[in-house]
Amino acid sequence: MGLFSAIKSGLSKTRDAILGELKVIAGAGKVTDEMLENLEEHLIKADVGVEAAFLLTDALRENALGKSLTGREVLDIMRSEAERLLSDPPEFKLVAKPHIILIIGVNGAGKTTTIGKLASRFKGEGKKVMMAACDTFRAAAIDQLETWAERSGAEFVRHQEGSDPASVAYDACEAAGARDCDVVLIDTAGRLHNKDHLMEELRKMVRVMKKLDKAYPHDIWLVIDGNTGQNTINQIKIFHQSFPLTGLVVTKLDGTAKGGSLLSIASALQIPIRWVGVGERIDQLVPFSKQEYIEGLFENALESGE
Ligand SMILES: Nc1nc2c(ncn2[C@@H]2O[C@H](COP(=O)(O)OP(=O)(O)OP(=O)(O)O)[C@@H](O)[C@H]2O)c(=O)[nH]1
Ligand SMILES: [Mg+2]
Repeated sequence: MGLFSAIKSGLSKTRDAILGELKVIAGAGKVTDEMLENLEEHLIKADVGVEAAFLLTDALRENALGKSLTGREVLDIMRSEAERLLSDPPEFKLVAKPHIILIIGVNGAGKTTTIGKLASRFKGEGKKVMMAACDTFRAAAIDQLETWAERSGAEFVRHQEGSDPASVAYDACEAAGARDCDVVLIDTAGRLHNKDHLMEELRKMVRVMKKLDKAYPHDIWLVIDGNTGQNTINQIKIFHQSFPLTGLVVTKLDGTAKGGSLLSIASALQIPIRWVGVGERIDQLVPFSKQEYIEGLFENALESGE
């Protein structure tokens, strides 16, 4: 299942907002300021986000205002603006052996599940994977990750509940070298970006890993819940101030009406959206594709908006 089909329903609210206004615009003699303001309002309500909604309608203000255009022409202007806002992530490559990926995010965002899915993908590419159970707050969290390790055939390093996550990370990175692993996926406890001591705990993990190799971790990916919509931007910014994020994973796009928020995330931040979670199953993580996303956003509108 591709990104397009999986998030089609998630984008329906956004698509409907576009479609409704498009019909008005196409049926009228020419595009007026009032129409564009209505469209803007609908886009914001559909959680495209204020910023992206402004950019989309600004493009229309520049290129469509006062003109008599078909729905398709109006849509094409929006579509090319959306294409300008989004970009495909740079190709992901393992740059070292082992390549260390630290997975962080707020509680319940989908970190542990994403690690299971990633492990399965890497395994499918013939890579040997190690998982590090650095969410040591709860024994259940360690067990949950271990289940994913078994399912995906990954190596696994755990300490006792309550132990120092930094030392688990250190041990896992060291063991990965000894066991000839290609990639290490480090699970962490969920934390709010405004909890200083929890952010400090993450900083300590990074510091300790760097004692093994200054390049560790090679990647820090922030997992965000697609249901959070545009409110997530502030969260991402604060995490990014503390850690140089190299990628975003947006989960739960299968069940949200807020899929349009990816436009705002992409336009507000320079961090690539790498992966998208589209279900709970191990195979339901897909690489983010700008083209498929745009299809999901505009396809039906194109068909009926002419
Ligand atoms: N529908 C759907 N559910 C998901 C997706 N990713 C994760 N989930 C579900 O979200 C819930 C939380 O996932 P976890 O992976 O435990 O989240 P976490 O970030 O590790 O949570 P904490 O460790 O408690 O902070 C679980 O019920 C997952 O099955 C997704 O892409 N789609
Ligand atoms: Mg977890």
